[in-house]
Amino acid sequence: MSNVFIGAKEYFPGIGKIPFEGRDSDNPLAFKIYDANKRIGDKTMAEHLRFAVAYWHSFCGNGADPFGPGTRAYPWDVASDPLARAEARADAAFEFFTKLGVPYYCFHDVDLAPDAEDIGEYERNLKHMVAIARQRQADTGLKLLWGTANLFSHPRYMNGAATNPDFNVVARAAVQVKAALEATVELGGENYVFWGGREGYAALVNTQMKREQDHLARFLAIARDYGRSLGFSGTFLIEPKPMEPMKHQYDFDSATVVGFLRQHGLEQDFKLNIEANHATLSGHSFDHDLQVAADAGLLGSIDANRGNPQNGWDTDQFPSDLYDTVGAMLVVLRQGGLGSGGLNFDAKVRRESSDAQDLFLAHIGGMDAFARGLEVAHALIEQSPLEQWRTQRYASFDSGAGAQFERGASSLADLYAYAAKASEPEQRSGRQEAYENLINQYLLR
Ligand code: XUL
Ligand code: CO
Repeated sequence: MSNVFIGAKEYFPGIGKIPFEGRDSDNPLAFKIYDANKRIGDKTMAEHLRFAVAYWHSFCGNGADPFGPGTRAYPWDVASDPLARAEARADAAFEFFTKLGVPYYCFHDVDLAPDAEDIGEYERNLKHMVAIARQRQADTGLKLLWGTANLFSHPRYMNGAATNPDFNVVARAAVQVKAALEATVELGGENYVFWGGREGYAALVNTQMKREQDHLARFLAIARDYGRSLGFSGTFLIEPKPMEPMKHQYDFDSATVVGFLRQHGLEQDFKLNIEANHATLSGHSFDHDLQVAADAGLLGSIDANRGNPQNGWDTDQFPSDLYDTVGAMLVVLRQGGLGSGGLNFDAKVRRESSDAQDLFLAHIGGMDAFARGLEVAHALIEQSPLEQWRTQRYASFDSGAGAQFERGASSLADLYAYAAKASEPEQRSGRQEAYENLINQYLLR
């Protein structure tokens, strides 16, 4: 077992670099499917999947819920000085990333560094931790998939950040976005995320919705301009979510955000970061929201997790459902990959999962689930009749009057004349069952 740790102390003793052992392995601490260097088509698994670990769930969240305190006592969370705790947390995080073998991580400003109401102190804390993270990245080869600012936890944001009815709060939010953009640029982050945590309303009765949404667009535009002025050439990402914490959130789902970006002329710089459990909260499936974003040319990145079919809230479980991962990877492969985006495990181990090892098991499972999704989606596209069946379903638009209609060269009267000459359309089965059987057949291969 190789001894990989970063700081003075090893936080996950007894666990070495997670190996790939293949499907027949019974070793829980080994990959069964994810083989970073295995080629799938023209890229390796690592290049396709671009996995990232989320700092907040994995190194800050301890399992606390509204009914009780955390169940995990973290050995990096013991020092009395908040900066010393943040430094220890960074050591633990980089040890974990390295042992797991992921290329990327993601953070909020206040995951990485202690928050402070005094602006100078907040900025000093973040700069201090960015310098450490920069060194750790150089030591380990880890990269930053995206940074973001937490504009939803501090009580000042209870009525929203960029959409707050009080300009003083909007301006205070800019302090964090400015600092988080600077941190992201300093660390070579490939994207910058805006999840509109409390950008929405609790009650329409006290809300001027249009005004708030216009403020959001203006805020995003000036944040974009500041990021570009720093030399940030990556993608800005909006992460849709319909509710929780607010009753209604403005970035409701993919379709809403695509419309919002286009309405405000932001679609050149911003794309979408789609989270599985957010899509299901909005009443869609994960692959539906991915497809809507991809069809708009705006699918930028993915927060990989899943909800619970019985619960109507954001359970943020690790992805394990192979149907979900196949569906997601079909969308990703058809759009030619994730570009500068990745698969970020915005997921938390269950409150009942209280061993240090559980964090490894959760990520190993999620990575294997997406690796299998990638293999199956690739085989479905390249080897199975799936794409041919779908194309065939629309064959009547490939030539003649159908093609003329698709080109925009037919009037309603043209369609009338065509229908009047033809007989009653032949019934054509959608064959949903055949498609579903095909997916199962390839999943079992
Ligand atoms: C919350 C959520 C956030 C964003 C980043 O539901 O998904 O963690 O991903 O702010
Ligand atoms: Co998320």
